[in-house]
Amino acid sequence: MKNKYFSVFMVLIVSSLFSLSTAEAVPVYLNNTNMTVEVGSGTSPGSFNNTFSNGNTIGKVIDAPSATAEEFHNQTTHIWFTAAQLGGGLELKFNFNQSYDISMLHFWNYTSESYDVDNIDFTFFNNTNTQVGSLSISPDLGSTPGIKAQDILLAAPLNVQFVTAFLTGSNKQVDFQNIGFTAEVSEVPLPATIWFFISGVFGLFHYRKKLNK
Ligand SMILES: [Ca+2]
Ligand SMILES: [Ca+2]
Repeated sequence: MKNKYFSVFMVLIVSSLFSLSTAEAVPVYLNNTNMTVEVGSGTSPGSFNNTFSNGNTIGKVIDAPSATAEEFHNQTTHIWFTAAQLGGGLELKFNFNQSYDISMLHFWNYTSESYDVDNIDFTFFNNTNTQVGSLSISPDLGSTPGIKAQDILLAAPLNVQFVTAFLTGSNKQVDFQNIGFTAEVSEVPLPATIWFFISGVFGLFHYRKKLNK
């Protein structure tokens, strides 16, 4: 009887450890609740126009509550940067606070060609700030009158914690509402100590079985 309980106990421990290592990752929307953003030092000379009027901060670029949220264009919701020179743009730096596998970009662009964002260069970094990839996308015009996100498949590398985005307009104008990402928490390999413990538990289990023969 005692041995029966011991076996059940061991099976429970091993299966819970195993489920730790194989937990199904769930896609999450990354916004101001689970990532941070700042204006990067790579931002070109230019003007932020009315972007920071009335105490507004760059936080309004990641404040969409969901990937399907609708936003209306006004000074409390949009970001508007004008580069001094052609090719100049706005650099944003995102920190996810842990490693994610990004699958989708959500981008709320301005609604007319005269101000919208025409190109975004992304650079991806892992948790040690080592560059692991880069790619460029050309977003569509935003929807009107309510601006909804364009969902863009992002073939980003796995295990990304930091992202740099460089946004430009073909006419120096960079106006948009939000950036967000859909991503899954990267799978963390089990530390060697846990594998050592698992194999120890198996060893003990077999040893008990042998004794009981
Ligand atoms: Ca916004
Ligand atoms: Ca444009």
